[in-house]
Amino acid sequence: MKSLILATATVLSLTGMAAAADHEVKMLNKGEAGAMVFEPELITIAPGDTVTFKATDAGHNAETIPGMLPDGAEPFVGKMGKDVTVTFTEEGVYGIKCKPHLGMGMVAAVIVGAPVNLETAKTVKTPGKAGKKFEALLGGL
Ligand SMILES: [Cu+2]
Repeated sequence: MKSLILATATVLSLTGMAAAADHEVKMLNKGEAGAMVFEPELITIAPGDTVTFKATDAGHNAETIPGMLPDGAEPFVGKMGKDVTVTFTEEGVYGIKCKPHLGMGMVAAVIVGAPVNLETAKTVKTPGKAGKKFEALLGGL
């Protein structure tokens, strides 16, 4: 019996090493960074991890920004006012926006592993406060 428990524990710890983590990003009317924000706005995860964009407040969504994701990555569009869980498999920088509040700077950056497409992502133009926010978020990488 003891050897079975040990064997099971070994298998669990081996699979545990590869287990993907789940992360949460809230969509808020008011957060620490101001009005209409993702929180956190910058998140670094490992390939294969998931992020749930939580519809903590109504009237927001989360979707990828064209050109601001690595080659081969699947774009996604979350429904308005609904949680959306995304598995990020391709390494790189992903720019995320809330469609109605893009101009108000409601954007986030998800960094999966190494930011391999950082320079390309920085060239993508976004309107209003979003551009300034991405400069701040991506400038420090
Ligand atoms: Cu929003």
